[in-house]
Order: sequence, then structure tokens, then C-alpha cells
Amino acid sequence: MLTAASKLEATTANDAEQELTDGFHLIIDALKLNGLNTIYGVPGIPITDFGRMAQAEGIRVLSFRHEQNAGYAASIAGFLTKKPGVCLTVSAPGFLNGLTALAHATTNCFPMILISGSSEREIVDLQQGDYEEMDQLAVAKPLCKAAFRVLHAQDIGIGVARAIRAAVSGRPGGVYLDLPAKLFGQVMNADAGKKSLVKVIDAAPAQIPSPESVKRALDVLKSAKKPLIILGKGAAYAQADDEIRALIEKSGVPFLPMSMAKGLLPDTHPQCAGAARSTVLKDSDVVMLIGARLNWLLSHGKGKTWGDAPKKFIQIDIEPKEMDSNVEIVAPVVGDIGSCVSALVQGMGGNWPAPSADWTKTVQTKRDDNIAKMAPRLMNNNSPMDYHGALGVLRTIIKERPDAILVNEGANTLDLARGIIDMYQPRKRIDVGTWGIMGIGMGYSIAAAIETGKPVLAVEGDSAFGFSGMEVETICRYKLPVCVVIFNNDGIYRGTDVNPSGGPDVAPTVFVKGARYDKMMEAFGGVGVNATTPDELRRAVNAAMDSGKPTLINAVIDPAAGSESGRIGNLNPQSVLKKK
Ligand code: ADP
Ligand code: TPW
Ligand code: MG
Repeated sequence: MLTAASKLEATTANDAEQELTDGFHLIIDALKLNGLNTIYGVPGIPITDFGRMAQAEGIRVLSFRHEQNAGYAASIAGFLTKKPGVCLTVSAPGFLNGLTALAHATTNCFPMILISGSSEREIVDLQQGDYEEMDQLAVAKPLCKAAFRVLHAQDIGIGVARAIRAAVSGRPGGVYLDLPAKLFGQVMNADAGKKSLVKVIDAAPAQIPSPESVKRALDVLKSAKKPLIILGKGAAYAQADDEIRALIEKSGVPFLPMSMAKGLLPDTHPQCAGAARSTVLKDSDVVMLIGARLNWLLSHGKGKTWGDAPKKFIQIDIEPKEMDSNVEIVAPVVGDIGSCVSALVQGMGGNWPAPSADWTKTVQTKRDDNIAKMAPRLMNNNSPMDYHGALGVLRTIIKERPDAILVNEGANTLDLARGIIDMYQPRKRIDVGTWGIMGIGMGYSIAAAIETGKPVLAVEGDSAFGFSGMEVETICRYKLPVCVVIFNNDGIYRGTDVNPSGGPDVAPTVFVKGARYDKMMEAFGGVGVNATTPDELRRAVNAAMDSGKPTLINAVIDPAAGSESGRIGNLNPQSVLKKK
């Protein structure tokens, strides 16, 4: 097959016999050679023609309305596929818009490459005021895992290869690739160009744990009276689903999934302790972390959440520096999760002792009690809806459609949906992640639909949705099977706050009352529905999931139903002058 490069004919007399290629085509060929066939971005100088040529060469080029959303799309494509998601932006402002997503990818350990056009080095370095001038490489460096610039066409192959390796090997993360405008037009001999490309072999090599570390971990686990396994999104990313299930079931240990690890084993699995979270964190004596960090989301492994009883931590992670980051890890197992978990399962042998029935029974009872307590609230038919009534409906829909992807952001909308909606399959729940970031909604939805071909249900707070809302046009343009449900409670956390000064402005957390977000989807040819009862919501979501048509449902939620900051109000600093 002819490559893009070989199609470019020589034009000058001297080169009459020689086929030429250029920077544009070398970048395209380098991406394709490495199986990177989708680009999320926003066009403009100097990458407009690059996007056109990439599309002509069979790369899927998805054009967004804002780079941050394209970047979030690329980041979650990385999580879902284990290949770096590619985001393409113009220089300075476009680059900066994409940079938030690159930093987010790095923080969340998702492989992503941000490719940005940039201004001429000579002008930037002398600060002579080029079009969209910025020293982008320097700006990107502290916010990503690695940053590279390519100045010569013959180095494109190496530049792309380095970016791929840096993104996916070890702890995955975001990589910045700086491509100055001049590079795209640089010409070289097509044969030499082809030879300069690199197909990356074994981009994320297995990292085998040492046998001593595996034995140590098993010894600690065996000594436990009240063991617990915590699964994090690293475990979901690793795609070692069978090994993880084998470890959990062979050990008989209760497991707690972090938000994006839900569904690795079904939330309805008899060993799942999701609905007994406080109990297992407080009362366990040995905790095995698999692809989960002891950061704020786990209260740093200490304090009230973890109770007074002494705890021993076993941690499985590919990043050795993660060990002892917050508390002592008595059994670090450094390696990739697939290799580590297989080694553990093998080391357990044929007759591993089950944990004490006392412990597993306590956990199960607590879990069943909590689920039973919640059940009637999920069946309420109130109008306006409260969170539980609306989420009860969505919970059933995901149960009936377990292969749909659930995107989730907001405060109450996030925390309550996480607790209420059970997940049944791995990598089906994607959300705000390590930073608790608002704005991932539509970018994640678009990438999830593109990368998996499955229907997407996005459950969005009205504030959260606003950060990426313009991308409903993108969803309509590409006719994606995305159903967005907006939990519209007229504001951030609640829609009931009043301006304490009595002045004309509404309170900072309050939006326009009775807003009709459904009209936004209609504006671009999608389906809009205003749902005021759980029954209406159920009908509308089912119709959307059956038809696959872009749909936005404005779910009217009681503005008084939510609480400040959802479940993390305790993180708000308090003023001594606040309550006089
Ligand atoms: P969560 O937020 O779900 O608790 P984190 O993002 O805090 O999860 O943790 C994910 C961890 O998984 C990171 O420390 C990362 O280094 C690790 N990780 C990611 N991929 C792998 C892998 N393939 N093998 C081992 N560890 C991994
Ligand atoms: C990039 C701060 C956390 S949650 C939230 C904001 C603005 C919105 C909550 O309101 P929403 O949900 O979505 O309507 P609900 O159901 O409680 O009413 N900017 C960024 N990230 C974060 N996290 C914030 C601001 C925040
Ligand atoms: Mg809200």
C-alpha cells in the first residue's frame, strides 16, 4: 500500500526522480504506524491542513468546540484503551486550553499525548511577539510526565515514539509534543522519511514483581483477621479483570471498589463491601490496595475514617515512589497489576484459608442493612424529583443495560449516583477522578461513544454540565449515542441560597430558575425532553438508549434537595466570623 509520503510527487527539476515527503505526512504516518487512529482537537493555524490531511489518510479527526473538552476526551480514550489518547491544538491559547486536560491525565495516570502547533523558535526565544507566541514546552513541562519538541522532519519518528513510550510505560500519564509550524512543511526524501519512522515495540513492558515481595504480601494477608481489598482505577486501567476476580474469589476477602473501579467485579457480588464502606475502612486490620492511592479520596490512610485499630497496608502499584506516600506500607508489591495479581494468585496455592466468618458476616450484614434502608427512598415518585427518586430510575436502567457507559459529574449528583447506581462490568463508570474536576462530562461522553461503540448515559449536575455544554453540538454533529441527564436543581449544590446582603444579584451558587437545558440539544437537531417525574425520566432515558439518538433530558430536581459540596462538605474551610 502507498503511504501518504510516497504519494507526494517531486516538483523541482533536480528532484524529478525522487519522491518526497514532508512533516505533515511523516507525523500522520508515525501515528498510524503506531495504531493511533483517532485525534481529538480544535483546528486553526498551524494545524488546520494537518487535520485535513490526517482525515484524508483515514485517521478519525474529531473536531470539538473547546480544546479542554477535546483534551478530556483524549485522556479518557487513554484510560479506556491503554493506548495514548491524542489531542491536537493550535498554539498559545489553544495549547493552554488543552493543558488542563493534560495535567488532569497526568494526575489520574491516564496515557495521553497533547500535540500542539507552536510559533517559530527564533522569534519565541527572542520574545519578538510572534502570532500566538508562547514558550509552550517550558509551560507544559511541570504539568506532564514528559515533554518533547521536534525541530527536524527526520526526527518525527523518534519524537512520536518517545511520546508514546513515555505516556504508557510505568505509571501512565500525559505527554506534551511540541511541533513548531515550520516543521510541518519541511521536506525530505520519502524513502529516508519512511525509514525514520519507529514502530514502538512493547510500549508498556510487563513489570514483574519480585518473588520476595509477593511472598511478603501473602504472609501479611494470611495473618489478617479482618482483611480488605481496595480496587482503584489503576486496577480498572490494567485490564487484568480475570486475574483480579480470581484473587478476590480465591481469597474470599471483602473488596471495596473506588469510583472508577466499580464494576470490575459487579457491585452486587457477595464480597462487595461498597455499601459498608465506613465499616470496612474502620474495622479492617489488613488492607491490600490494588491500583489505588492513599490520597484524599481515602483520607490519606489515617484519621477518623480508618478507626483506632492498627492497620497493615499491602500495596500493589507500578510506581515504586507511591509506597509510603502517606502511611507505612508493610508489603509493597511493585509491578504491573496483571503480573502482580497473577503471582499472588499462584502463590496462594490450592487451599488458601477463608477469612473468619465473623468478619465476612459482619460486613455482609452491614451492607445488606444499608441497602435495605436505602431501597424505599429509591422508589419514591416525588415531583419535583429528589436525587433518590431520579437515581432509583437510572439505577434500574443501568442494571438492564450493563454494557452502557456511565459518565458522572457534579457534587450531589456525583456522590449520590456513585453510591446508588450499581455497575456490573469493568470500565463502565467514568467520572471526575482524582481532582474532582467539573467539565469532563461531554468530552468523556464523546470519547466513550467513539472508543467503545456503546451507548453512553451522562448523569450531570446542572453546574457540572455547564463546563462542557457546548459540546452537545459535537454530539449531534457526529450523531453519537449519548443520553445526557441533567439534574437541574437551579444551581451548585442547591438552588435555594439567597444573597445575604439583600442586593440585586442572586447568590453565587444559584442559576436561572426553571432553565430548560433540553432546548440546547434541540437547537442542534437532537432530542430534548423535560422530565418532572421519575416515570417521565424512565421513559425518556429508555427511548434515548433504544434509539441511540443524541438526547438531553432536563430532570427537574427539588432545589432544596442537595447538601453543601455533596459528601465532601467537611473539606470546606470555616471562617471564625461566619456564624455570628
Ligand atoms: P483511585 O482514584 O481509583 O483510588 P488512583 O488514581 O489513586 O486510583 O490510583 C491509581 C494507581 O494505579 C496509581 O498509583 C498508578 O500508578 C497505578 N497504576 C496504573 N496502571 C497500573 C498498572 N498497569 N499496574 C500497576 N499499577 C498501575
Ligand atoms: C473545574 C468546584 C465542585 S462541584 C461543583 C463545582 C462548581 C458543581 C456542583 O453543582 P452541580 O451538582 O454540578 O449542579 P449538584 O447536584 O450538587 O447541584 N471548577 C472545577 N472543578 C470543580 N470541582 C469546581 C469548580 C465544584
Ligand atoms: Mg446543581
